[in-house]
Amino acid sequence: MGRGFRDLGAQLSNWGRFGPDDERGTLNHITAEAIAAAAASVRDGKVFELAIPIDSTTPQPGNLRAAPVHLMSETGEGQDFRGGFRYADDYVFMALQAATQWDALCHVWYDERLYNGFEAAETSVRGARRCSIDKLTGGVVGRGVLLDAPRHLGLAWLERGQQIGPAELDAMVAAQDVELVAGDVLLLRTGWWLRYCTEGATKEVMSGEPGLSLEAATWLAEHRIAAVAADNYAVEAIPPEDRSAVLALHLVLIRDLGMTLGEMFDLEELAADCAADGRWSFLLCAARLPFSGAAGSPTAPLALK
Ligand code: UVW
Repeated sequence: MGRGFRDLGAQLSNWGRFGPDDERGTLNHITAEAIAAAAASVRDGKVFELAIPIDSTTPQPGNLRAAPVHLMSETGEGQDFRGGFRYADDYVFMALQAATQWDALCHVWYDERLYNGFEAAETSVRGARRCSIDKLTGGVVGRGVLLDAPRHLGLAWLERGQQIGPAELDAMVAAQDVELVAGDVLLLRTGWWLRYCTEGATKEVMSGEPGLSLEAATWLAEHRIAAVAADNYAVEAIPPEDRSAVLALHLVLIRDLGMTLGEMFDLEELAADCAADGRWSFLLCAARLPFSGAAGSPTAPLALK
């Protein structure tokens, strides 16, 4: 096992790098030029939706959160409007982390400090004053690069707890013939969403997942990756190698690097298309909903090729 998460976090820290008041973290790696260049990768007019369905069956790992509740408040029944006009309206009650989502930079922390040294005590039941999801202005828009771990290994999916570290990431980059540039958004396919869709909410699927290792943080920092999203619940491998903290990679990426994490992305169709045409990069538009003071937001990401 490598270094502890505190040492790694201190070594990779981006605190102060983008200014003392910065609350966007590594999204600052995405320049206007990078977005314009990413737009040039849209050649075929293909659009891939990367959000999973939001309903009462949306899986919640470890029963941390309730599944979304959707209620129709108006169904046309009992309405009496001029000209026969009818309408339907509805409400959703859901954890902002309960489906395809971005984590705000106030989502996790340790030692009472958030990203860039802001005090965790500034978060209250009224919301987070610092590093909330509305502070990720511009959302996540840039060049997306998909790395497909199970396809690379000739598997349907990786195993629960299987770690993807720098060596595995480098091997996929080489095999897929991808050239990474600063500001890229990494989409990592582990096959876990496919496994959930294939086998359902078994104990095996719901209690762990394959994903990034703690040491992958170094690789993400070195490549100046702007954000990372995966087709699992937490981006990182569970159970992890380093058991000294819960979700140690979350702590280093979100709190020390200032990197938002995207979770529960459906990468199946996009991955199949990338494998077919050999083009693993695309324009990614994955806005967050600007909930004031929130610790995360659902997103309906689009990949355009
Ligand atoms: C937690 O479970 C705390 O985080 P996430 O939803 O980002 O995996």
